[in-house]
Amino acid sequence: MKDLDNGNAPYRSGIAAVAGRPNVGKSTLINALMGWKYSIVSSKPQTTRRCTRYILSKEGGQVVLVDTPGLHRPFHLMGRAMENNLLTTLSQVDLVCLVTEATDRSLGPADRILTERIAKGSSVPVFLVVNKTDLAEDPAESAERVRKLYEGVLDIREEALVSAERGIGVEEFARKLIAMLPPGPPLYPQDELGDFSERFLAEEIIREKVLEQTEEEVPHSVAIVVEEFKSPDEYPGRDTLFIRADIYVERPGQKAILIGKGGRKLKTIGKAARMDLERQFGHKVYLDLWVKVRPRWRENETILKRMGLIQ
Ligand SMILES: Nc1nc2c(ncn2[C@@H]2O[C@H](COP(=O)(O)OP(=O)(O)OP(=O)(O)O)[C@@H](O)[C@H]2O)c(=O)[nH]1
Ligand SMILES: [Mg+2]
Repeated sequence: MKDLDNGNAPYRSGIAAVAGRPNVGKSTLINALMGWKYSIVSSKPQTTRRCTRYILSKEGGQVVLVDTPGLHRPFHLMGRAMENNLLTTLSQVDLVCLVTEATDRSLGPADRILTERIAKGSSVPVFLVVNKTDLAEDPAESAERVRKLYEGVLDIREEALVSAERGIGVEEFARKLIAMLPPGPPLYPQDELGDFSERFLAEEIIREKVLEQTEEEVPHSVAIVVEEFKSPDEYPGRDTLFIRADIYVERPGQKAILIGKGGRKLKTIGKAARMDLERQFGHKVYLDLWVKVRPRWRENETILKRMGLIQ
C-alpha cells in the first residue's frame, strides 16, 4: 500500500461523522472533499435527512465520511428517525468532525443539544472544523473564539479552518483528518464512492431544486420518491435516462404552490433538476414529475422506509 507523504507513514482508515447544527455547511464540506457534488446543499435548514456514507480514498488513507442531518426538535416520526440515526452514527465512528461557523459567537440551542450528545455518547475524539472563514474578517481570531466555546466540553484533538464553498483549507483538512485515523487497511474498495444508490441521488437532486424554488414550510413538507429509473447503462437500446418521480407534499395548497400558475413552477424545477441529473449521470434525461398530496407523510412508516430513514 502506498504511503501518505513519506516512506514510513502507515496507511490509515476509519469512519468520521460530519456533524453540526443545521446549515453550517456539512454537506458542502463533504462535496468539497469528494471533489464532486454528491450531497445536496441549500440555504434552508434541515436539507440533509439521511446519514449517508461517502468514501474518500487518498494515497495515504481512506476516510468514510458520514453526512448527518443538522437537528431541530423532532416533532414527527421523521424527525425522531433522523435523531435516532444521528445517535447511532455518533456511536459507531472513530471521530466526529464538528462543523461550526467562523462567525459563531455563542452556542445556540441546536449547538448545545448536539454537543451534549457527542459528549455523552462516548469519549469520541472531536475534530473542530471552523467553516465559512470567507465570512470572517480575521479567520484565526474567529477560530480561537469558536474553540473557546467548546473547550472543556468536548475532547477536541484537532482543528481546521476552511471555507467549504470556496475550497479553502479543504486539502489540509483532509490530510489532518486521515492522520487522526488508526492505522489499518481500507474499509471499502478504493473505487467505491459511498452507500448511496443512483435512485437516492436522483431523489436528492430533485428535492434540492424544490428547496431552491420554495419558501416557508413547503421545503420541510416535501419528499421525493423515484418510481422508475431506466438508464441506458441497464437498457442498452435506450439513449435517454428515464426517471419518473413523485413529489409528496402534505396539503393541497402546497401542491398548488409547487405546480405554480400554468404549471410554471414545476417546469422550472423539472428543468433545473434535469440539467443536474444529466451532469450527474452522463446521459440525456427525460424527467417525469408528479406532485401528490399525502397528508402527514412524515408520520408514514412506508414512506420513511423508502427514504431509508427507518428500517
Ligand atoms: N459563505 C459561505 N457559505 C457556505 C460555506 N459552506 C456552505 N455554505 C452555505 O451554507 C448553506 C448551507 O450549506 P449546507 O452544506 O446545505 O449545510 P448543512 O450543514 O449540510 O445543512 P443541513 O443539511 O440542513 O444540516 C448553503 O447556502 C451553502 O452554500 C462557506 O464556506 N462559506
Ligand atoms: Mg446537509
